[in-house]
Amino acid sequence: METLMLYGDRFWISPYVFSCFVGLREKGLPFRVETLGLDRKDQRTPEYRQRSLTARVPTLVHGEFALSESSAIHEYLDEAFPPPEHPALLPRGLRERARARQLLHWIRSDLPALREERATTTMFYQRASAPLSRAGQADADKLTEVAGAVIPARGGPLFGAWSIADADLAFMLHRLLLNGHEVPAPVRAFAEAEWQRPSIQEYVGRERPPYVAY
Ligand SMILES: N[C@@H](CCC(=O)N[C@@H](CS)C(=O)NCC(=O)O)C(=O)O
Repeated sequence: METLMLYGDRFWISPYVFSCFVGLREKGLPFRVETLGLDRKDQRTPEYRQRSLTARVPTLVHGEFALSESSAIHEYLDEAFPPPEHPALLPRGLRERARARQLLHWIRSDLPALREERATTTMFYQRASAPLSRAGQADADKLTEVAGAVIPARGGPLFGAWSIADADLAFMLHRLLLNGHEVPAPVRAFAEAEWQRPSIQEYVGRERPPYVAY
């Protein structure tokens, strides 16, 4: 098998790297991680720019092929290492897969105030001290409302079997949970259960260097 390598960030705070790291672990594939110092602008070196095209992390390298954009990486992994030989990252049913993509794209494109005010540094380094702004609270309310609508009443994963949308939704919800915000009980239960997955705990429990703002 061609080797797999994931470029990540040295502080282990990127939600997109998180998603690809968890995806690779869930696939059960051997891979290594190479970290870049975004604070040192390592992502702007000509070599990395050429490999990633976008000068952002994550980038997956599979043999000679390099691919950035976390959602594209999920799709590539599911096609290069398909079920049933390998666990799936996206649901197998057409509509469930469409719904999972909807959530993944929404998590990446909406809730800007929440992402800013409860940045991932507040999850892994210093908790937030300022209350949410009105826009931040509106985003938090929208997140818990959407999560409440898609989380199954009986508990368990969103689409019957685990998918990468479970991990990404739980990550987003932990911006609130780790910063001590009230979250409706079923949403909290979903996010906390998901957080215990070994793949997620491995990412969360990484040793991190002292944070340097950038
Ligand atoms: N849409 C991209 C977002 C990737 C992204 O924004 N990565 C950030 C780290 S969280 C980055 O590389 N920032 C460095 C830069 O923009 O110079 C994805 O889903 O992978």
